[in-house]
Amino acid sequence: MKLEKILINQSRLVALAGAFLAILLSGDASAGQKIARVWVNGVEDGVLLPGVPAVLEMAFYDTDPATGERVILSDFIPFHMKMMHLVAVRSDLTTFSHFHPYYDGMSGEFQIPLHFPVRNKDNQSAETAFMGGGRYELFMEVKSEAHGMLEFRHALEVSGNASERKEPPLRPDTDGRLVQYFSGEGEPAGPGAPLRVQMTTSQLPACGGVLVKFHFNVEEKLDAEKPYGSPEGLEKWMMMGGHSIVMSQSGRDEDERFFAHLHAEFPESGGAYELSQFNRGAMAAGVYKIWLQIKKQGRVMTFPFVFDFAALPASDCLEENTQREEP
Ligand SMILES: [Cu+2]
Repeated sequence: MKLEKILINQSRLVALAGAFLAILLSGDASAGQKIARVWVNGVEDGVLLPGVPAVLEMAFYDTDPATGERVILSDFIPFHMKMMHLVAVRSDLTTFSHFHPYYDGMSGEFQIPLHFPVRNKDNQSAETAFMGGGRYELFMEVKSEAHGMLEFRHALEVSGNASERKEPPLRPDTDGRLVQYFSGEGEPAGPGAPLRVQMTTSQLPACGGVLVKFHFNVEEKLDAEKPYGSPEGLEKWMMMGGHSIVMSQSGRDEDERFFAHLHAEFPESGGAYELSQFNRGAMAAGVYKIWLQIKKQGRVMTFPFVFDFAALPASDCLEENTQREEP
């Protein structure tokens, strides 16, 4: 009995320490002596001009613990069909782009042309990634053979006046759903538009954290007379049914911001997507923005939602659960 109690306390301590670490690190791999360097037209941390064609280059470095020397990481392998997944937002979260820089395995460097027309639909958002002035945050996800998944964050300046505005959270309807409308091309639109997207969140408290789920339902109205129903022509995008990025509105810079890249299975029927995140404390109460990305009839569509998140506390750990590994 005594031993069990000690085990319980230990597991609580581990859970608490884990939550604390999660808050401190927010999953940021750059805290482990690994850094990102970013060049704009060959100039390190150069300033981009809004909408003007440019080349963005990136490389990632580890520090040799013995010599303190910087060593370029060049053992990257693909994940979700790409060598890098790059998400760029303006710091007020009013812009969003998700594209995939090309990897030169010989040098270990990544490169992507910006604001150039491209045929590759997976990089269509690089055409319009930085159209206005301001401070942008880059979230770069790569997979190293030696280090596993790595996430690097870096700021990028775009010249020009930035009129930053914080978008207010959407108001839920009487059933607690957030509802937004989009055109057939996936552009924001008003009620009655061809696409209706509903979102709800749910939370399941567990030992050591809370399982947060984001539920989306994409519906389509094929003509004005018809009611909303199953959407036509849904496709997988990069092996998954749906991709989504969640970020906190709070945070003074990219390092303080909550960031998560989640995936949904392809809907078995209709347009229902579910994404989940195990919240060990990193996702505190506050305002968040989520972008659901799906592919429909050959086009990648992005559905953004700003929402209020009331984080639930984790539940008490039951004795019989204490020796089980956390999910
Ligand atoms: Cu991606």
